[in-house]
Amino acid sequence: MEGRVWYLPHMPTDPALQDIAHALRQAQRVVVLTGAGVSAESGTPTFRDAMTGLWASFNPEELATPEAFERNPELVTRWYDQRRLGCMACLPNPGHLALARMERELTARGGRFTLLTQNVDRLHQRAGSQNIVELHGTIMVWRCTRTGREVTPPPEPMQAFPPKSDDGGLLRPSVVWFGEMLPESALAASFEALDGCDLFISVGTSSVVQPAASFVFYAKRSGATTSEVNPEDTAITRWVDHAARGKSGLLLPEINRLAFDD
Ligand code: BJW
Repeated sequence: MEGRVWYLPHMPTDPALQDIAHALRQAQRVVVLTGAGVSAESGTPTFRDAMTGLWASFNPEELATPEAFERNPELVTRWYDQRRLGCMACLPNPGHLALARMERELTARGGRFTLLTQNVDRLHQRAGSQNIVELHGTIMVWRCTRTGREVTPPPEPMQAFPPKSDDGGLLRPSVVWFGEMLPESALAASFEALDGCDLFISVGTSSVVQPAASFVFYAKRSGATTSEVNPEDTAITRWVDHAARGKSGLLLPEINRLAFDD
């Protein structure tokens, strides 16, 4: 109301945030798994949000499968090219930046930090994260379906759909579609990081897509403290030790503050 001064009551910190921060202070090997939610505050839609999700107006099965690409390469490549340009126009948000800081703090004290991301948008790289495993590839790189040769398209709309490589084959985004194997090197790096980690944090993923959805169980088997940061309950909520409810752009900087500044 105009002209009135409002005093906000002091909001007590969510105990789950305190618990995650406490575990982070003690941890030597930290694994963070991210999903589309961590980029939501940068303006990229998530996959499964009924109102704004990327697939609210498309059936995912029609766009993110090798069969869809074979059936309608023009539609699929147009959609991916639009998303590629959309991601390039976005900026990393405070959640991405907080994960980059978490890595710096961990490595400065001789610990190890691994970021496993299902995201294809490269916003973690742009925020400064270093040790990143791209589980589902990246939309920034495309490859020839005939030769496998990879290209990085320039930051402008492609000229023709479906695009062709210099080798004459169709170009497709270097992402992992349903029914395709994740890159072997990404899986090996993930299991190596999960084996022996002492803190696992799942951020902004609904945890319904395998195999990433099962990583929490590998972490648990290693004896790690497990946690999640998400505005909503997910498929793994009942399995984690600590669930902090809220946006990652708000909560991750707060976890860092509690762990490293206090
Ligand atoms: C916020 C927020 C804010 C919002 N802050 N949070 C075993 C059992 C059953 C099925 C399978 C199985 N193994 C394999 C499968 C098949 C399949 C699968 O898992 N299907 C399930 C749907 C059941 N998996 C595969 O096919 C995988 N391949 C494989 O395993 O090969 C071997 C094999 C094949 C077949 C059979 C058996 C074995 C490949 C999966 C590839 C997934 N690819 C996609 C598309 C990538 C390209 C692209 O970008 O277009 O990856 S699908 C899509 O989902 C994308 C995402 O990376 C992935 C995960 O989605 P994510 O990130 O969780 O997003 P959302 O939208 O679901 O959730 C967002 C969350 O954010 C929500 O929780 C919000 O609340 C939250 N949020 N705002 C924090 N501000």
